[in-house]
Amino acid sequence: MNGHRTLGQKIEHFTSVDSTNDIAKRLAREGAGEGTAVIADIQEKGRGRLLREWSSPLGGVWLSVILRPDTTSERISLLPLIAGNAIANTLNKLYDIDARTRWPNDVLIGNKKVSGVLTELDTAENFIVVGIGINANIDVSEFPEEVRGIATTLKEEMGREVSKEELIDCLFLELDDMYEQYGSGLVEINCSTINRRVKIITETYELTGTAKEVDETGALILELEDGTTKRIIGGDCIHLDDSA
Ligand code: BTX
Repeated sequence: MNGHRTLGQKIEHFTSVDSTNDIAKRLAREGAGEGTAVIADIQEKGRGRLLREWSSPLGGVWLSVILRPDTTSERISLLPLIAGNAIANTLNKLYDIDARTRWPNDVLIGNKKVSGVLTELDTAENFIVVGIGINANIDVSEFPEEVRGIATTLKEEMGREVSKEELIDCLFLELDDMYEQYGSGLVEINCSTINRRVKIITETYELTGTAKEVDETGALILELEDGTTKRIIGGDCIHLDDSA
């Protein structure tokens, strides 16, 4: 880390919003600069991918940051992975827990989701909004029933509440650092999906195989049972060896 910070230099804070991503997109269209961030205490309509719901009660970190990279680059799909890496680094540094990333956009503790990333791209206006949700000071019982079994929170893992200010500060530093690496073209992605047997579920197909690598565009290279490989650019991923 080099101390200077672009991302999160300007933060707009809200008590309650529908989705921080929507506000960040509006600000970006109105000309907000790279690094402008939106943080809310509660999201009424937090979103995951494919318009899934993201439960966002009081106590979590719900934030979005505007980036203005070259949005026509095929490397743009690395950004959710970069955000996931920054989140995992933050959690591991601050709390010494074994947080790890699952391709393409989750951060897990054990086999439960503590954080998710939703990136939304606008190529016409040349920006990308990176939305990050971290389940911080939340009791798992506050989640809807269908989420309780697959989610965890920092409060649950640590047995205490954490400082959201410290968490957000460290996260922006890590994001800044990773984004600088992205800009330089030399970014090292850590992804715990690699070398695991996985099931990939997309809207059109399901595949089982071994995850071999994440390529320079963020795609997952999957080795199928017959030894052939397939390049996968998006979807849900299940780690078969630990049922995560
Ligand atoms: P995803 O599509 O990978 O995951 C969504 C799924 O995760 C849901 O269908 C549900 O099963 C489960 N889920 C819902 N809420 C939670 C939760 N709090 N913790 C763990 N699992 C949950 C993941 O999409 C992307 C999430 C991004 C959230 C941020 S918050 C700030 C920004 N604003 C916004 O509306 N979304 C992003």
